[in-house]
Amino acid sequence: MVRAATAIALAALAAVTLAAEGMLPASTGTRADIAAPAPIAPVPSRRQLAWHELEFYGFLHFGINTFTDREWGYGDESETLFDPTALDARQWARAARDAGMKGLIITAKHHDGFCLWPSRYTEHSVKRSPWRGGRGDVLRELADACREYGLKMGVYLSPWDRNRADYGRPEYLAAYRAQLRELMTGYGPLFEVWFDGANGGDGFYGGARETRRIDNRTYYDWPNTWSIVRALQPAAVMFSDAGPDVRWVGNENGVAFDTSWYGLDRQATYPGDPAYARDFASGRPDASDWVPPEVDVSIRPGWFHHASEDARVKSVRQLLDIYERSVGRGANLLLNVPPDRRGLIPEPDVERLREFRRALDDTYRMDLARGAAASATNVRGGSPAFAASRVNDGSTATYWATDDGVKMASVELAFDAPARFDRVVLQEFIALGQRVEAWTVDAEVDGAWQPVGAGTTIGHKRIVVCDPVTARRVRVNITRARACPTLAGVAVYLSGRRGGLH
Ligand code: FUL
Repeated sequence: MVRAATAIALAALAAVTLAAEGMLPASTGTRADIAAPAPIAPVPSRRQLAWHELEFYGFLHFGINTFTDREWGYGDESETLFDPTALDARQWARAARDAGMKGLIITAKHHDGFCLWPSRYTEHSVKRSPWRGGRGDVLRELADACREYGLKMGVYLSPWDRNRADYGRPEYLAAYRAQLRELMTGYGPLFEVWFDGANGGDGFYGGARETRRIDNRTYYDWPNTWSIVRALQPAAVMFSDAGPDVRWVGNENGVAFDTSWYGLDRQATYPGDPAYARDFASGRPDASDWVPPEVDVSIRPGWFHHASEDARVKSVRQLLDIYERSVGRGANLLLNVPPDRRGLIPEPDVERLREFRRALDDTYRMDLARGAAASATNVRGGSPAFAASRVNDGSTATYWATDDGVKMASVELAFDAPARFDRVVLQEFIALGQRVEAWTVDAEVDGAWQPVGAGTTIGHKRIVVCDPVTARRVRVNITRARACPTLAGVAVYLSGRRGGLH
């Protein structure tokens, strides 16, 4: 029964995705009699839906800066400086997998222009370094390690290149695109391509040692640069501070906006737009494009490894806060863990990642709402396909939905025995668009309902952190929505079940 319903819901998911892509009429439903809610624009693409599911993955800042103790290399560094003594991409992948990360994104080239793979389009790369006798390829080793450990791989390719003499001229763009093609074709499937917005300024530039300004709006001819990725890696999302698929959250502190809409008017902004963080980063409900936020933050103060920061690895408490303010606000979390001069992620960072995973599992492994008796003030067409029980059936491919026009509704879960919890996790069925504008959560304690949380957007995931309560029932009230709401998940948890947090 559940399996059949899941199959129906998956068919509906495929249908709305196709509808979103303009391939089917938008009203295609789960059953002949009761149609699924019509999607409300903007809606995610298939690749974006897959990306939302990843939630948490890692960033590897590694390169010349690792050996010069800097954050931004000038571009004049000798290739011979790059000489990791014990580089082991499998160690990176193991640490990432053990932390629960779903993938790793590496700085294939940072602003200094040094390439971690033997690009045919520059001499400023690993091929001139002593590492592996000049025959090494960090990207190749990472791709192999990711495959072995079941991780996805992504690449960061800095548009700004402080090494090249032709930076700022059209010739550089051709070389940049050629490098992009090498990365898109050389290392198997990629899940994300990261385009940095930090651009132009002073640099080596082949010995000119000057300041070069470019026009962010026109120089990279982004539509045609992005089309290379689309053609060669159609499943990959592209990140920049203004999309096209994933946007920057507007800060590097590990925190998403409390009200976080996935909508962005892509035409109104551009990568490197100085107004972006202020005017666009929080998103808008009715904007033209689905461009969800990604939270990039480092486990240390810097992006690259500095021995002086070895004692400044973020605490488990800090990492949990970051998780709950990023993933818990509907964004994805990109956590940077920089390898050191050995080419290894330092032990304190690996250990911290392990503790972080343990703490996450202590809280989020056991959903106390699974199987609780569910009811709702309204069920779409009275249909079992959209019943209240879809919120706690263990599948986010099924969802509770209300009738068209019913924008305020509650869903309630009654536990067999009173449950103690301090986290409530809500999830919308985002394939149909981001619909909920406001919600409250109540718990029934000793026969009386009391509020435990209230907020605005939900999206892929909202983690409600509350004081611990012991309740017989929990109720989620949708108090405002752009269209009849959907909820794919309502779960409750008690943090630190093994005694870690309280
Ligand atoms: C920024 C860069 O300038 C930093 O060095 C770092 O790579 C960060 C993730 O993005 O824009």
